[in-house]
Amino acid sequence: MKKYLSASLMCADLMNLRSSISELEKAGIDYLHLDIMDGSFVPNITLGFDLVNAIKEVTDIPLDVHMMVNKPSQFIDRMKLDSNDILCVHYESDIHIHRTLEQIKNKGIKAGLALNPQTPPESLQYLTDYIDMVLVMTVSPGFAGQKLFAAAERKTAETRRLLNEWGCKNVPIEVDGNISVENGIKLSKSGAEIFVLGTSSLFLKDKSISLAADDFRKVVETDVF
Ligand code: S6P
Ligand code: MG
Repeated sequence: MKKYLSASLMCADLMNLRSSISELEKAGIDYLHLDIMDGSFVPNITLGFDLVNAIKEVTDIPLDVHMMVNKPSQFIDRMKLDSNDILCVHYESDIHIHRTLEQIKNKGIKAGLALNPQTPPESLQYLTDYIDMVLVMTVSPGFAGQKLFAAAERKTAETRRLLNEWGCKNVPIEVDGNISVENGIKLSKSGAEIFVLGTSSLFLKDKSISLAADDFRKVVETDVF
């Protein structure tokens, strides 16, 4: 099964973002993952809407925007995204998250719904008509460099099982947080298809982006080990 790599730009060399994006293009990365935080939904602030729009102008790699903000509906129009891009919001971030998902889909953008470690996959059940991707957070959102939460593998498998049961075989699961090669293999076997790569596997001191991407792809696609 094809697996997709999404590069977490908050972990890239921010002083040389343009050249990092060129490297990611050469490495055949499938998505650019952009973490938007508001200091309220999560205790951190990272990338913003102007940067999302600026990046959209300079690359053909589809964007995978991960909004960790309260009431994301108020910000959706700030980004110039299209049907190749994914805009992902958190289940808890809006009381009427169904309306927010509809708002994203009405703009022709792919809608993702993110589940925090403690959010049960059953939360998705009545929303499947409005979801193009499920993001299973494998750490609590907010920071790079954290450790995979204990039930990540079990939860990914359970989410896959439920999605299949609900007739959503084609809705991919993305995993985000501490996606090392080892964790990638486990989560791939559990049914994840899109892998957010940050400090655990792509942006490394001793390896180029291309080499790191190849190494990850090789083992996760073929389930070696
Ligand atoms: C964190 C954010 C993530 C991180 C990514 C970092 O809340 O949503 O996308 O950027 O998890 O990867 P790593 O390998 O440092 O955990
Ligand atoms: Mg993220």
